[in-house]
Amino acid sequence: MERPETLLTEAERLLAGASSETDIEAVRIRFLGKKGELTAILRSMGSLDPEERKQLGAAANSVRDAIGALIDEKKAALSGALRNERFEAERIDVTEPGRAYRLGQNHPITQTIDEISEIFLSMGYSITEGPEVETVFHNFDALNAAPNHPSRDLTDTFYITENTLLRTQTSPVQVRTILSKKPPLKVISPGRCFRTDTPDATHSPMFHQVEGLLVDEGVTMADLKGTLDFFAKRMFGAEVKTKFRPHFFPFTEPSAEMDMSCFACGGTGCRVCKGSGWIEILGCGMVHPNVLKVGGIDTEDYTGFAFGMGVERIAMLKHGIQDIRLFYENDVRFLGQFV
Ligand code: 2NM
Repeated sequence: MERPETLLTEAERLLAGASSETDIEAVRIRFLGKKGELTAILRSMGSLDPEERKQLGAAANSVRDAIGALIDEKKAALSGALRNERFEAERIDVTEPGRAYRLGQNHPITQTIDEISEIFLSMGYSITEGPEVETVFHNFDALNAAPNHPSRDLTDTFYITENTLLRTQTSPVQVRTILSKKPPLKVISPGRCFRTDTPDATHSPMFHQVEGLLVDEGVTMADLKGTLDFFAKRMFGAEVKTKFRPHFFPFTEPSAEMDMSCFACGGTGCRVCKGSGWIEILGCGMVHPNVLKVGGIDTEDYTGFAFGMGVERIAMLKHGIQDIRLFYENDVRFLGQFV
């Protein structure tokens, strides 16, 4: 039988080479386990005489304690080493600058709607919204569109049924306002509109409008002109001038188109204004009494003005964009430029 001291030397040697918890456990089982070598020595002592038993017992016990201590020591050293190895592998440089990531932004059409809206909000208007699928009544009849008006044509408008369609302007929202609220009214209605246009650089079957409506006692064409001139100056620069040209809309009388002096050349003529010095930016007029009557408004006491503008057109002017289709292609190289 091995002497206990020999077992200690052997355990020391094995522990020195151990590199994992499993290696250490194998050493413990081999020497200190129930069927271990040291346990075997202690078990066999019954056959010895008392003096020998005493000596061997003391030696075996001290070797058992020594191996136990060596195992604990090795375990502690190993877990420290493993932890250091992990610290080393996962070391982070807390002084490294953060990595910037690109924030998204609103679509240029949304930005333009917000900019237009902000100007009218500052004048006390409220924002109203309505359905994109409308009735023929709200989109045409209530707006004084004659039964034979060309925009009613099946080839100009996306009809869903005989009586429902995709709205061709956002004016049905104003009709809903007239029907549900009493004057004074002061609203704008930004939103999506649909016409059967074939796409080209300036046309899209889906586009956006901001329309506005003001109804109160004693409202005149002067209020309309002052309001829209203020809008043009806020939107394009304090130096722009406006002029109003007679036009026709079924829902307003009189009706006009507003031009502004070219913000790019100051009115001398350039590529932006196609040499004329003027740029058309919106349609407007005094609300036709037939439209006010739809909401039961007394047209003796109340008058109003309304206007409508194409958001894409305004955005294209502001940013020098040559093709409306760029707005809908979702190319981030285009969209990312409008921060
Ligand atoms: C335009 C031009 C002129 C307009 C009229 C109305 C309503 F509902 F009050 F009659 N809303 N919007 C209007 C007037 C729209 O767009 C070019």
